[in-house]
Amino acid sequence: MINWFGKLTGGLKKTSDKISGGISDIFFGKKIDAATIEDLEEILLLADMGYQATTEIIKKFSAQKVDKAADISAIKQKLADEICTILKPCQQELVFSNETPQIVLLVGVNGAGKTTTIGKLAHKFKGKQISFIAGDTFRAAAVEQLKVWGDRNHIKVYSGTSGCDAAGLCYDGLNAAIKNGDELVFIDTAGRLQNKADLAEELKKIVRVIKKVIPQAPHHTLLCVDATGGQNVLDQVKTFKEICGVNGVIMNKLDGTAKGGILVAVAHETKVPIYYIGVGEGIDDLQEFNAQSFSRSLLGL
Ligand SMILES: Nc1nc2c(ncn2[C@@H]2O[C@H](COP(=O)(O)OP(=O)(O)O)[C@@H](O)[C@H]2O)c(=O)[nH]1
Ligand SMILES: [Mg+2]
Repeated sequence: MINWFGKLTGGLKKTSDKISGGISDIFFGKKIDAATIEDLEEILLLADMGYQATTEIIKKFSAQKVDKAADISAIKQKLADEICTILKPCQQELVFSNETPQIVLLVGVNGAGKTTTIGKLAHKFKGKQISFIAGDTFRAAAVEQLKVWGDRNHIKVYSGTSGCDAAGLCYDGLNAAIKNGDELVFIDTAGRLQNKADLAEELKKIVRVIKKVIPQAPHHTLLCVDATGGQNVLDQVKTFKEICGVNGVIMNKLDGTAKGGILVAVAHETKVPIYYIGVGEGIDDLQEFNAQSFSRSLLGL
């Protein structure tokens, strides 16, 4: 537990240094007044919380009867509570039914961490009979990368030749997985094709083919996003939801940014479940998203 919390606070350090450190600077020896509130607003915006979430947090914070000369930790506590209220609806557990195989489709732009997340998730769910389908047939390196994660976890990887039809590979891979009695199948996909329309077409085709094999699948379509992408991340959530009915988000690379507030913006704007957060490149660097721990860590509490 200590290790888990340590990883979370470590992973969010860049963002929390900015937010928590900034708040300490603003309120040190000062009262809560219009000027300090304005500075506070700027800090939240700079952390990429977005205009709407920031406005809501500030409004609620200002409306509370906070002692004008409240100590800094009381201020941080109140802000953490407001942020937690926004995040809470997005805290959901990724669950699988007993019906097998359960199919998880990973989507997202290039570099968002899809392949890495598959490796990390397989580790989380070890004990189940898992397989991977290397659906990013666009880049040979992507198949190799998935195989490395597969080898590490002793997991079978269904792959085709480079440049082969991804939907066709999914069809064959799923049938092989069923035959093999696999319980959990993660499907990797390409994040970049010639253009957005091509990517949308390919993903739709993959989903259609998956449904041909298993009508209820994919049981989860998870969107990986890169937290360093700023407000772009919001667009990605909306776009991929439209294309392939994303039902959950995994926000990676929170360790690499001081703008981890983007998660708050995503929660506020889209209300999409956020199943996990990525706080590093290692196999253990994927954490279940917990609204309270996350908001407390942001505030350095
Ligand atoms: N620091 C950090 N790096 C990550 C995280 N998740 C993925 N990466 C790295 O980001 C790069 C792109 O990841 P990859 O899984 O290949 O992305 P994909 O193109 O969506 O499949 C790789 O170098 C990963 O090691 C994370 O949570 N933190
Ligand atoms: Mg990849």
